[in-house]
Amino acid sequence: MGKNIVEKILSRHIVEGDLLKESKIAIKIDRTLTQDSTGTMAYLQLEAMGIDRVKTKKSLAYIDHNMLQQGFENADDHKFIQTIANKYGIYFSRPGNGICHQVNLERFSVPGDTLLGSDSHTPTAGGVGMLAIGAGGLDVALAMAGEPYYIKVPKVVKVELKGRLSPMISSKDIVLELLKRESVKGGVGKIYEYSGEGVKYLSVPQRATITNMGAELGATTSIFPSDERTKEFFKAQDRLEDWLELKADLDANYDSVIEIDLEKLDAMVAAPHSPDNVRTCREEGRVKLDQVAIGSCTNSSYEDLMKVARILKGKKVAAHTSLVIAPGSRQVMEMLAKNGALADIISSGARILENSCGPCIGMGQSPGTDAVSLRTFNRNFYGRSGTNSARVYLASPEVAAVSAIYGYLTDPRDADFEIDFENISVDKFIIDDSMIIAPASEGQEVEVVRGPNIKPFPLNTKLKNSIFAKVIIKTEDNITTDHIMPSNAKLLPYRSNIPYLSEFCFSTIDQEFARRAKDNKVGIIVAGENYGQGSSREHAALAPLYLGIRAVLAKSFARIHKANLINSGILALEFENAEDYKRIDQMDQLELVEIFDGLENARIKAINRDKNFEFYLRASFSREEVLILLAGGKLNSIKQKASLVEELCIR
Ligand code: MIC
Ligand code: SF4
Repeated sequence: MGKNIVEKILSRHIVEGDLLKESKIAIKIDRTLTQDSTGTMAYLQLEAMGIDRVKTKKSLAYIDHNMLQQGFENADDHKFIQTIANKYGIYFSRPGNGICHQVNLERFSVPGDTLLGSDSHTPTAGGVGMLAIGAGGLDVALAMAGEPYYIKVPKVVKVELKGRLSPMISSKDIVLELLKRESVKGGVGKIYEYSGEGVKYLSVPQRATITNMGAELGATTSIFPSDERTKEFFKAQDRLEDWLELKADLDANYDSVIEIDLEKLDAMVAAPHSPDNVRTCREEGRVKLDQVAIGSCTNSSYEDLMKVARILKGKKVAAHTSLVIAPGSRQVMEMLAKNGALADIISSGARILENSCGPCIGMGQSPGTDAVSLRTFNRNFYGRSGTNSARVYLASPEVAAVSAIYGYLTDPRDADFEIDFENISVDKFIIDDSMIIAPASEGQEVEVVRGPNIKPFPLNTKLKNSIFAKVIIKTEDNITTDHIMPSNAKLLPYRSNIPYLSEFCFSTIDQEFARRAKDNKVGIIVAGENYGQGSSREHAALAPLYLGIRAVLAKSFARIHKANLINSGILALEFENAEDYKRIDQMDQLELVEIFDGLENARIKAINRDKNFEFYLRASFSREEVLILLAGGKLNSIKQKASLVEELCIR
């Protein structure tokens, strides 16, 4: 029987287990990427493993998130990452070179290879046919150390793209349509594989916008075939030697099929505060905009910004609207500067930001009180912009640029001026990799520079057979890692300082969480569906761990966060009967009993001591995960191999 693309790549990389649905397999990771806000922790963990050099084909350390440098902290972290990368054989992408996913797509993506990145939008590289997965920093550190990556064999969903996009409708609208249909938890345990005649009309950057936002569906990853369009992209990037053709066999099988008729798509918008709260721009109506922000790893390619420049050329941004633009990479910025498009953008009144994540992660440009911001980004979670009362919408660059001119949300097809996108594509990008620094050669002595902001990370203790603790917080469905461990300009500089960061755990929704947790010493979190969606930040597990959280009981979990909890030795358990969730209140005293037997039987008994009832929790873990939990986390479980762990950790 024929194979789909996912099966082809997985079967070439499988090192343990069988490619059977739902079973756990280990795959070989060819390449890794880290970015600075998850990277400091990942490199501390790599150091704790006591290896000499990374074992991957190529590993990259990017600096793109923490770019404001309001104090010494960010600069120190950059130096730490640069020196540790140098020591372990990792290529270093200097601050200013661009957003990890954009630079990776341009310069380092390879069809058919596997990539593990400590960022949830690593699947962006699926746009060229790479099997690219986001994970917590520890899993990426392990991959750098040559360990395989464990995943449950995902369901493969074929997304059949029919026809061709109408003018002014973009690939962002395709993925917003999918989010509307599937929701932010619709992709959990799945990989979306794109096919159909519509694929050939989409350029690589357009495809990458779609695979990037597959993260918002909760998917393990998303992937496109590698075809003639991909080849053109590699040729223009002067990397033809990295290209290979990759397509599904004609008789390939899929777990399910979704059809999207591109001709019928409208210009879409995701309304506050969730990427799946999708409507058409016309349905949403005339929303007045205080801010428009263009950029992020979703929509900051050369092609995206050329379209923006063409729309803005000869126009002015509305007087009540602030337009900010962050190109995705130095390559993009340089191309725009050389061909004059940057001048068109500047002359419209747009504010130019550096090539980084910037406002997407609340690093500057936070909107004013109650302000409305329209962004080409991928996430509009509550509070993520840095302003809790702000209302953030997500849309395509076309919608954003036209709307910035009017100052109101506008379907670009309703613009009363001509828009010309002729001759935007290029057959040669400017190639200059001088901001990628190659590591020192093997054996060379390298000193790792560690600033005072870099603190040891918390390590759990061995699992006990029972947990007796209060429910420190009870949350709703779809709680994001931005709720659990917020990130903004004030907090991001402390990603290597868990004791400080933990003071702000859950602070956007509950200012008292950290104090309550500390007062109680041990605690439990009770949550609804899709707990921990969004970012791959391990800090959303490490900060609760530091505050004494030993178990999270949820209706369901997001994939990366569940793995991060297990890696930290925190029990991630699911309600067997979702109704039990309703019967528990914050500060109820719970007891998890006979945990060791429960882990063996995949079912743990709990007792609510305040309300006097018993309930059961699903303990759905692989054998490997059970061992990790028993040891008190993944680093403990590999401690025998890593003599340094003791010194680097606080208990
Ligand atoms: C995000 O988009 O939420 C981030 C910031 O890039 C995160 C990583 C982080 O929290 O540092 C992600 O997507 O994994
Ligand atoms: Fe950066 Fe935003 Fe992309 Fe995350 S989603 S990597 S913060 S640009």
